[in-house]
Amino acid sequence: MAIIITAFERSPDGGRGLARDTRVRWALEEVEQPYEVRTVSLRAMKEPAHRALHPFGQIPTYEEGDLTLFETGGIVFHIAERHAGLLPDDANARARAVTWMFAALNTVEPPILELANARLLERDKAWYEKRLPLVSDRVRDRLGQLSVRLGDADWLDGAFSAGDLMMVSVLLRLKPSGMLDEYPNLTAYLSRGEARPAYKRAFEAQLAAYTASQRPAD
Ligand code: GTB
Repeated sequence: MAIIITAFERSPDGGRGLARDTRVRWALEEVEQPYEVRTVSLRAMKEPAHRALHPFGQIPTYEEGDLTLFETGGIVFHIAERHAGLLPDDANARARAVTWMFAALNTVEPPILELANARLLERDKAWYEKRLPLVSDRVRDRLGQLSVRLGDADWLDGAFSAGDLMMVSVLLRLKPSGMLDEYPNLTAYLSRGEARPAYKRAFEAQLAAYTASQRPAD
């Protein structure tokens, strides 16, 4: 059954792999499943046809036969459940890997998004300079806690899992800020994630799509 995902027609991240289709591409690459990409414009995302797939009018979505999914947590979990390579066989280890997926999305990503949104949307506010350190400190709190837990391990709980895929994906959003430099083990963790052949293929694929969208039409 062909797998079709959606991605930005013209990603605002400039091909840096920060839009959320990259984590889905990465998961599919890890489990060696071929997929197709349908690109969607910002306007089309809000139209009924796309909202039928994604109630919040966002990307990515995932279609496989008569199954349609949205939310990268749900999509990556589905991929990891259906195909070997992203979740351990041992039931307890599997539950822990899933817990790390949730931790990435529910505990680590929110302050990172808050910081990204503050930088993007609040610069012109009188209170921006006052608020920024508070928001940054909330990110640092999480990074410090994560750094302590990771210690000198390669991955969060034994072998690489969907939990690491999600955590690395979430942390990548911070890379341009330089904030991760304060946590050398997290920087090394990210580099290990980015060095995975499956991540490289996913990154190259989203970059190629971005580059193609920048070419002038014939
Ligand atoms: N919780 C959802 C999930 O995990 O699937 C969030 C999905 C989401 O935020 N999608 C974004 C979207 O569709 C694209 S990835 N936005 C359009 C809209 O809401 O109207 C978020 C994103 C966008 C841009 C950058 N960037 O430029 O660096 C990074 C991440």
